[in-house]
Amino acid sequence: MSSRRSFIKISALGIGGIAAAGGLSRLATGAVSGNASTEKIDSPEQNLHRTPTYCEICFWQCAGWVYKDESGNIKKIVGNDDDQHCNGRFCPRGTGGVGQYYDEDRLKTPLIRTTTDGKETFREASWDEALDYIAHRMQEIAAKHGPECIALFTHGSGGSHFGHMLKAFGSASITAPSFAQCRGPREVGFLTTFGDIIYSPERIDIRDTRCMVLIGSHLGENMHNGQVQEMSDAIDRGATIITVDPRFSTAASKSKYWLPIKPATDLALLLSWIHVLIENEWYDKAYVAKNTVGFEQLREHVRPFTPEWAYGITTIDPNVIVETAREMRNASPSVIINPGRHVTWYGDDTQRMRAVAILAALLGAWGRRGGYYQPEKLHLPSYPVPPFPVPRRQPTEAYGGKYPLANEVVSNGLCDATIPTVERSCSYKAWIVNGTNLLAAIPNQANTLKAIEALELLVVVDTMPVELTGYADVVLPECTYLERYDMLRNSNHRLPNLALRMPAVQPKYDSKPAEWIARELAAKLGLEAWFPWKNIEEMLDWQLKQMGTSLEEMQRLGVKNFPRENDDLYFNENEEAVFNTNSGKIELYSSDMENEGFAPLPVYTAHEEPPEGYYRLNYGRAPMHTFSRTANNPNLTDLMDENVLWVNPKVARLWGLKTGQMVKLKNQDGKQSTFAIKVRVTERIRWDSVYMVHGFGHNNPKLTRAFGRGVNDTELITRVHIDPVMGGTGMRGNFVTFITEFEPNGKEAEA
Ligand SMILES: Nc1nc2c(c(=O)[nH]1)N[C@H]1C(S)=C(S)[C@@H](COP(=O)(O)OP(=O)(O)OC[C@H]3O[C@@H](n4cnc5c(=O)[nH]c(N)nc54)[C@H](O)[C@@H]3O)O[C@H]1N2
Ligand SMILES: Nc1nc2c(c(=O)[nH]1)N[C@H]1C(S)=C(S)[C@@H](COP(=O)(O)OP(=O)(O)OC[C@H]3O[C@@H](n4cnc5c(=O)[nH]c(N)nc54)[C@H](O)[C@@H]3O)O[C@H]1N2
Ligand code: SF4
Ligand SMILES: [Mo]
Repeated sequence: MSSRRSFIKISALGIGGIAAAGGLSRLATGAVSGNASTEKIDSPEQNLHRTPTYCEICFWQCAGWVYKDESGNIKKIVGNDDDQHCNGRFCPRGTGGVGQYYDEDRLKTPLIRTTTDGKETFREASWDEALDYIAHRMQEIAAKHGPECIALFTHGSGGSHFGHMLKAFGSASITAPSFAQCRGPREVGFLTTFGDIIYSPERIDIRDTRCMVLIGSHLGENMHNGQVQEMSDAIDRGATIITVDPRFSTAASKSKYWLPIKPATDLALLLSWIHVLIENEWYDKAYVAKNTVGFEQLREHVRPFTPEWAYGITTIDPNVIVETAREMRNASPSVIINPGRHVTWYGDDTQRMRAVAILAALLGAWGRRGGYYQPEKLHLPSYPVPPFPVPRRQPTEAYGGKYPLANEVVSNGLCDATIPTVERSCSYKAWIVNGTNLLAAIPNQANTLKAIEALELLVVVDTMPVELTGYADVVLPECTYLERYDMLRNSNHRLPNLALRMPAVQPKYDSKPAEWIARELAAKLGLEAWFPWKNIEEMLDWQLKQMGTSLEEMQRLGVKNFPRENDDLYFNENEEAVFNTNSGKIELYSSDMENEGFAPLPVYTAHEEPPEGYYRLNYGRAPMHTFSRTANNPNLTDLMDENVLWVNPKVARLWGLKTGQMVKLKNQDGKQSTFAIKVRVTERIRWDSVYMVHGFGHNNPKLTRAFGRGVNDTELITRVHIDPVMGGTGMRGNFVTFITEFEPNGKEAEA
């Protein structure tokens, strides 16, 4: 990009070096104040000490123990036996998490964008200088446009610290890609039906289920740790797994039924299942009569959606549709229609998730053992601070009138509202981005770059030099989760629980914990009143004492489970259940949807098909990587160091493609992949699609292991189908074709 904010490779450091004062002395007195409570463990191998943490390699946040030897080298990380998220076992990524700490490509010091000899570059700066610079720019922007013109994009633990700082500054514009690029449609689909969301970890009772339906939810590759364990036990106990996936996923290989559905047609299958349950009177009549509204309208609505109708759309045999519906009914109410997690697919995703919720309701599974349990979490008081100033503008005003049922802030909505238009009086002027590589997370990169181009200030807090850091005005190196405290993990689960993360080791280089960064920046902004604690230990200890425990106890235990306040893991059959919907009942017919002008009962709409010679771009997870964040991790690149392109043999024959051959890809809008990808010819993908794991194809050369390895799916997702209900970015309506002849950095010849 040739613009003011051109991409800077972090290797290209200018002169300048570390400005002496402040930074280094602060390092010595930073937030990490010793490991006094480190426990010494008798170990057959050597004298190891352990400290508690919860994992940051993915949002599942498993609690575990970090073991170090006497010289302070981290030897291993293992799960905490008392933790409900992991039951004492980490997944391969969590085990390899220590690679993030040892990665020599890490960001090492704050960086400030500067121009030297007419060229943009970064110069190293002290923390004091970098935070002064940010505070000064924030104050300038606030004076000119108001503090609400500053937004925070965040994913992961640091969000609460920076969010706290930004709220104190006067902005409520805080957003994460885990809503509008991920689970948003599911939360809204369930909220409008049951009056409650699914939460994370998901409230699904796999432990006791008799039947689980996975709709494009590839557990096993998608490593929802505790769930993968429960699913494996459920299979051993004879539970039926039904997997609906155009790809023969790992979960499909463990399933009694694999339904290789034509992509983008799931809503037709769901409506047909609903039809079969109702027409055959296979639904839970007592439960439906007692708990739901809108059954008669639903019955009328689904009458035409026969299995034969669905067959024509989905390619799934009508007998299989009936048979799988019977399996669900036989298991009812101990049946789970897995709501999935990354569900922003085709733009009608809330409608699809409503159909999932309706199916669960008809089977009487909500609030029942083996279905969906009622999670509980602690009411953990926050350390007392003054009330936050009331922002003059709410983030929802940024996308005024759009996405009325979004129950969280829509990241792409804030991104769009950063691009100036004549209608909007004030666009966002500054972004603080923490722990999210927006150029990999939000589709339509050109749009994101346009927004970035319009910013007066972009601050990026990360551990690694990624795509986004290259566009920053200031880069702040956070230390890894192994080197810091964070807020307590307080999760919704079968038992309320708390988990502690504390530093196992001192931060490497000149990196700092998010809490320290946010507090120091707040001090420079005159917001000390909102950070009254001496250090984070004091704040955590105060919170823990309110719960009858203490920092000292949690340093020994790592995790503490508490008794439930209410004995209501499942519904009490003798009591009336009250739902937090407009009617107080489960709304098969949704009044919220109707009130906002959306179809109150899910409607199937056909989606665009790939043009001739193009294939639908499908993507997903690999068990040993998380998004783009682990692609350079030395332990995990040992296991998998690039993504490959799954191609059906029929397509391979047509194009003369062989396993191992390198191809580049071009999408329907002419967007070409930066790098090439290795073909893998396999029957496990349908002929109308190709598949790759998300998170590869990094273009920042500073990532020495990840640079140029594989293809970045995000750069090929230029067409986005926005869900009008909640703003989710449907990403699976993109089509690619192969470029078989190309020069590594030259002009391509098309096949
Ligand atoms: N094309 C495509 N887009 C997707 C998806 C997809 O499958 N395909 N998946 C979507 C989904 S489900 C989600 S949830 C989002 C995920 O979106 P993100 O969470 O943004 O995913 P990552 O690409 O891993 O970016 C994480 C960034 O955080 C940094 N990081 C890691 N640990 C730390 C830390 O401790 N502190 C700080 N400050 N930074 C850290 C990493 O270096 C990396 O730059 O992406 C969504 N976007
Ligand atoms: N190892 C690992 N685990 C992770 C993550 C990670 O990065 N790595 N990320 C975590 C996060 S934040 C999330 S949101 C989850 C995401 O995990 P999931 O919720 O499971 O979501 P996806 O990644 O979208 O699932 C991809 C699957 O959907 C299938 N699919 C594609 N199109 C269709 C379709 O039209 N219909 C149907 N029925 N199926 C389709 C694909 O073939 C593939 O098997 O994973 C979580 N777990
Ligand atoms: S599932 Fe794996 S990567 Fe995610 S938090 Fe747990 S151990 Fe870490
Ligand atoms: Mo996600």
